[in-house]
Amino acid sequence: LEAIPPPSTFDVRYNQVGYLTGRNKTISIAAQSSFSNQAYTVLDSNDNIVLSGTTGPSSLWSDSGEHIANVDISGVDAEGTYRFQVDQEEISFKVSNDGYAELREEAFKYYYYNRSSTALEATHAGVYARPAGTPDTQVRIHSSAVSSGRPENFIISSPKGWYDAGDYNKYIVNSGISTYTLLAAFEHYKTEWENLQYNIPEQGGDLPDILDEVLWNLDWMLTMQDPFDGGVYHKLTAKSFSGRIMPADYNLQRYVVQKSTAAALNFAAVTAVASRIFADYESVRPGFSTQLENAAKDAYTWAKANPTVYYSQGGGGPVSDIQTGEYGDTNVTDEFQWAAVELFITTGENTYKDDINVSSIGGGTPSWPYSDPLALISIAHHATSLTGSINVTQANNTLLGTANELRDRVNSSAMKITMEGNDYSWGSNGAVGNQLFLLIRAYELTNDESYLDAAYTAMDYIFGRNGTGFSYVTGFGDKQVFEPHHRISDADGVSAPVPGMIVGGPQNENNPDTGDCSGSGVSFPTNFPASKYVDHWCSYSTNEITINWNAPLVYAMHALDFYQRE
Ligand code: 9MR
Repeated sequence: LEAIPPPSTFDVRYNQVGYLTGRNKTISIAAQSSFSNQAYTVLDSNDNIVLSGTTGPSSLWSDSGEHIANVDISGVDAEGTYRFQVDQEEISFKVSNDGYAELREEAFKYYYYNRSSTALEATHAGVYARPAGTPDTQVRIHSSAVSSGRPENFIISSPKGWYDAGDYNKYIVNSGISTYTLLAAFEHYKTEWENLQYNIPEQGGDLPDILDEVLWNLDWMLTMQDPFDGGVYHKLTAKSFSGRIMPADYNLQRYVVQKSTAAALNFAAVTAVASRIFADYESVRPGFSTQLENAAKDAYTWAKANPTVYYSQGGGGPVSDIQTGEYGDTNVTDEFQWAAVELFITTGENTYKDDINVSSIGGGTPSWPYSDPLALISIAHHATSLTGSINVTQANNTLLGTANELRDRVNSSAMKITMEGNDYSWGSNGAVGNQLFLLIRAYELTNDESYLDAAYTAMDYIFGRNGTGFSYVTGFGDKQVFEPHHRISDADGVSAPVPGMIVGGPQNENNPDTGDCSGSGVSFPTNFPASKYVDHWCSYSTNEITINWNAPLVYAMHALDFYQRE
């Protein structure tokens, strides 16, 4: 009998999808106690030593409680597969010119896999083919949402759209940032996207595939505007979450519920952006760009007349019989700025310009309740046409202030990542994607390569160089997440989850829901913010998937690939 080796002192955290030639490359060694002078070796596939050395002293990473030493393997730059050894540990990693082609495709196809109201055919979906569900052609007006022309229980048709997440509901607020991010990807890298094709039903044709996918959700969003007053329903939902079933087995009555200021403004911003983008594809849908512009204006007008209608399911209010995702937001000054900025960019009309107050637009990382940075991103991209009308310099400085902080973190934190402290809230992996988004935009604004260097280093976090050692995108990595909180993956009878989905990730936000696994006999391995995560169905607070977390992944991985090929 061989002796059982003692538990290893070290855990190697590395980018499991692969490192890129010509870029900085980092492997992190983690241990529970501090260490120094630890020898490591890198071997190529012929067992030749291509790099060896000893670490410096480790640093405490307070977000995980671990001690970390980083090894710079940038010199290992020839394409190939290598082994990294430290003490008794060995991992294998790849270096390639473009190791992300498949990941990019699957991250984008996430949206197709999560379409409502359609069957997925095997030609596009392979083993994830499924019959149609949630047609949403018989949706009721909830008592909270009536208007002069639409009484309670009036039936409307509101098909298409993407499921928000692991659940089957469709929420306007979260559709806002998600759809914007995909549209921004197209607006910022138009030529590249025009040349990309994906295996979706609309592949090829007059519209770039990314716009076909976005259209699937825009068509739904447009149905969420009440034609009688211009207001926008907060969400399309059943009263409660469904069981762990496939879309085709879903039979709960669906409603559109209360119009909210946040929904109207998210809708206005996204339809304004879409209007200027679809203006270039008039032949595909004549009149569509104008339709979008009018929809945006009507929603904005409604929001100005109803500036404080907040959506809340608590307190015995008009939607207290609804239990699904709330997406409540009681500060909409950021959404007002964002919508005004997008409407001004698209229309050039002074009414919108007069509502923009650049000094009130804050920095930081965008998220579903915080859209100021989205306004900054759009201003930066349209700087030339906006200069002279609004204070573009100030807006750009705000954006760069955040990017500088993120770059500093990558360069000087124990783990060489962008994540820190409060970033570990619900959907922390979405925050990583949005941080990459900002670094990439800062590079475009300044041509300063150090932002891009920081982004390439920080992206490792998503693929394993993090507090748990998991690669957080389904289908990718040596230690992949496998049990996401995603009804389709759970119920489809295929053991592997739908690929290309980034899970929410570790978090210690003070949210009452974070005891989500307590009844399942599953517990979090630690309470540290960077490692409080469990790869189990029960953990909707750390292991769900959503449209707003995948969107910055799609954005960042495509942008980083374009620069790699440049
Ligand atoms: O992403 C949302 C997170 O910021 C909130 O803290 C959390 C609780 O309100 O809700 C998250 O959004 C969920 C939504 O409400 C319903 N669909 C799944 C979403 C991701 O967990």
